[in-house]
Amino acid sequence: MENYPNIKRQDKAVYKTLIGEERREREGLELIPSENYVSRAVKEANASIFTNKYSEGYPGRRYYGGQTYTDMVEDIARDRAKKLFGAKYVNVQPHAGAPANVAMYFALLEPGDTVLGMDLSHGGHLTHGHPVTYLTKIFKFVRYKMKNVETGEIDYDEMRAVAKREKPKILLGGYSAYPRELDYKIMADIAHEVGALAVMDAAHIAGLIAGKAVKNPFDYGFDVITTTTHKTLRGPRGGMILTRESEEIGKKVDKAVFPGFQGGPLMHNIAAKAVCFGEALSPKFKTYAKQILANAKAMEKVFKKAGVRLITGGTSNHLLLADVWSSFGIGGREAETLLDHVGMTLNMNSIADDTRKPMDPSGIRFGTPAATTRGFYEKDCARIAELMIETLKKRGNKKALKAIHEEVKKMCKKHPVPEAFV
Ligand code: DSN
Repeated sequence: MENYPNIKRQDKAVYKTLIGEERREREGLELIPSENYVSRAVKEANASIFTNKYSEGYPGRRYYGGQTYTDMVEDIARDRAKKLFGAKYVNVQPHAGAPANVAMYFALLEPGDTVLGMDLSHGGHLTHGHPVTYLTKIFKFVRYKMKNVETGEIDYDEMRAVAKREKPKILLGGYSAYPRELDYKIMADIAHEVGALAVMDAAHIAGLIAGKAVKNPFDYGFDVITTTTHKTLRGPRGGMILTRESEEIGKKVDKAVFPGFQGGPLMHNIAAKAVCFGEALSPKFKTYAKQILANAKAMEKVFKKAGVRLITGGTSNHLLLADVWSSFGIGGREAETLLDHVGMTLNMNSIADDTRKPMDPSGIRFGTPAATTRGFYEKDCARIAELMIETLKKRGNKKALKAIHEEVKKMCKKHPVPEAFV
């Protein structure tokens, strides 16, 4: 099938970029743990007619006419999301993960209020209070950390002590580079003891929660979950805010998203979210989510056997963080480039208490959501891990690197990116 026939006819320059990206995604091995391949159905919805429509407001109470079908599709998305996560209220309009977090803060905090979140170098996200964000001009962010970087154990005693001292309004869980599960029960208890809300930024693991491969924070008393829809959840780029049961919080979230923070929702994107949630409700998605974990474990085994230092000692989810500086004597940037040259895409990443700079940190972060969509199983992922280690060890050996690249290309040919997988 000819892709993009109209763009090809009308706009050669843009067409070239689309074809190039298609080839890159097809021929290379995608190991960035926050990326995935969406189904053709999700892509169709995301490129659909709804892009034409303005729909400020919510189903049944919009500021423009002509909302018969936008109301229907947003309701489908909301109903499916609630079912997936066990939430009473949901807002599917945030354009991405960062806007979802900002709207969540605006909904639940007053200027000057305090948020207790994961230390950023221990896996937290920019929107959890990095000094470069404007959020830090409005709210105060204080930190908890891992007690033991080699096991990933969080220091819950310190968390409780800081919570009692700082009296946060939000106790924030969630991370973009932490490969372990949190103790949601302890966290929810600490939050509620000090009068805070327990909020989980589940952007990375939303698909694992939806697929019941990991625990759902709502089952342990968390009040709110924010997430993206495009990582393990395998939907279009976008965000969402879920509220477990408080109508008051649900209403505050809706007000904060619109009119508080955003304008018109991206209805084509919401249609694609609806399709994604439909896929995630299928039994096949549970199998997929479990396989992501099994594949990450298979990679962990190879790295551990080779004596590579993994932050937290391994993984309990979809991602791994390796200290390439101490294990191979190279920085994360060089490792990222080397692996890119042999067809494996991942990202350099700071490790806990990193002594190197963010633009050339000590670590690399990688994971299995996209490879699992592609049909890789444990054996394939173990081989990927071996090839990664060989690449880093034999970095001066052009012949060896060429052979590795050939093998990666062969693996990608054997497991083509599926057109539709549900
Ligand atoms: N950029 C995302 C990630 O890669 O984890 C987080 O926002």
